[in-house]
Amino acid sequence: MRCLAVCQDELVIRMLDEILLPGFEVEFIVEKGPLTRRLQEAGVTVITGDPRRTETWVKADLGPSTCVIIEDNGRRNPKRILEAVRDAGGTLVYVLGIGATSTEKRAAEFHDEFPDVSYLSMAELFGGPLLTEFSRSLTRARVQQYHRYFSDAERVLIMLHNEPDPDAMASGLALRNVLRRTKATAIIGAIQGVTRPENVRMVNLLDIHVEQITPESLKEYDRIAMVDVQPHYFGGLIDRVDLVIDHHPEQPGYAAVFKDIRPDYGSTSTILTEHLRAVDVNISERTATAMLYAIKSDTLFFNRQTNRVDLEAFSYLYPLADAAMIRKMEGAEITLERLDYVMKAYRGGTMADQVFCAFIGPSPREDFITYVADFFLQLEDVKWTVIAGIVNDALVISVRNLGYTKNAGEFVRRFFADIGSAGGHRAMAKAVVPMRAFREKFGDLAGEDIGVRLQAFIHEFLQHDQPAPKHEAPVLKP
Ligand SMILES: [Mn+2]
Repeated sequence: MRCLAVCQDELVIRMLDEILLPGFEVEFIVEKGPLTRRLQEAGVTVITGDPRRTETWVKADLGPSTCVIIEDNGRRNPKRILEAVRDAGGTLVYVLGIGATSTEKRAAEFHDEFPDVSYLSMAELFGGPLLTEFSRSLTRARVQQYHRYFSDAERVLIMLHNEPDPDAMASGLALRNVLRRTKATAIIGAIQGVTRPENVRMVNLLDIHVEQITPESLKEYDRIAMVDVQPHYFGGLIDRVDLVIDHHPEQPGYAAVFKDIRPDYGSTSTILTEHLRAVDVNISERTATAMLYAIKSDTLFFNRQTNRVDLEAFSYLYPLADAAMIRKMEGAEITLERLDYVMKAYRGGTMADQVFCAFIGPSPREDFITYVADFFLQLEDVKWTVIAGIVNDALVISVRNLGYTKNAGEFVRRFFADIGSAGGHRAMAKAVVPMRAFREKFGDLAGEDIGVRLQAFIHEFLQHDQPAPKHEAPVLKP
């Protein structure tokens, strides 16, 4: 493709020449002068002439498929050049904004007068890669620091939360990789191991060993790291921790030598992908498969809280992973047992204003409740799900939404933090309330009434303190 460019700055000319040359035939229209000679000596193809005159463009053989680039540095108005290009029949025209003037305003100005012209800002074009590169060096420095701190330890424990999920296990494998350790020198452990079907299948297919940890066995390790969880989770059991890497909101009240907590990330594996890339460690197919599966499952395949970085990590890991293996692991999510609870919720649940609520009764494991909450979120027209069930005499309430509405974590905290534990993200949250405390606060409700009550709570929450309509004065709520 042929490209004609008009620039005033030598630096911009040389840069464009370097960027475009392999794929494009680039020529610069320059007025006669010392710059012409310098560029010619440097091997840049130059056409001399006044770019504000139509005949210059005609002589340069401008056609409808020639790409035209015009620099706008705010000093010289390029409008006359644009008119000349238009008169000569140019249609593929780009204005390249360089300089501190507001590019958005400038782009709008050009668009009004020359609707076919695309305005590109130099800062936007180069900003992305530059920022990525700089934040990578920040991450690199951080990783090198903790790596050094861990280097003289004989045995490292990488601690996961109870019932480790794909993100926890994948992050464990990834951190072991970052630390350049083996399964003998970096042990992945949890106090309560894996029982849910999809997690068991992952453990078997990827041959992951999660060591059973007891309060006594903690002493056997020289360093302790935590991934996908923070020390407060263990209720005072682990007070000394060397490294925390997590994407859950940061919790107060613990000390860690190093931490990397990014609550806006969709998974801990996304953070660890960045750590691995920053220090340029080889990622094995097994680890890449685990991490890719983790990102998919923690973001519900990008259906909830997802960030540009999650997509980036996903596309980086994709070619390194075994896609067939991931399909096998995903198949394990649907079991007859779980469908049983989906049916219970279907029969007993209520749907109102795009919110699905249900009480599914006693449940042998917590994951039946979260599975049902995730399942109904896939339904057309459902934006929120609130599912409750009883596990070991506690009411477990699982809340999901599509991520762009009000905060699910705030909902559970507002209604249940005073009588149990409650917390979570914008898009997913959980509350665990002892049945006795629930009855004391809300009365002795029959099963179906619990679902109805939850539906009322969530409506109160969603209706309440909505931003006031613009044309009315804000109403103060008691
Ligand atoms: Mn996670």
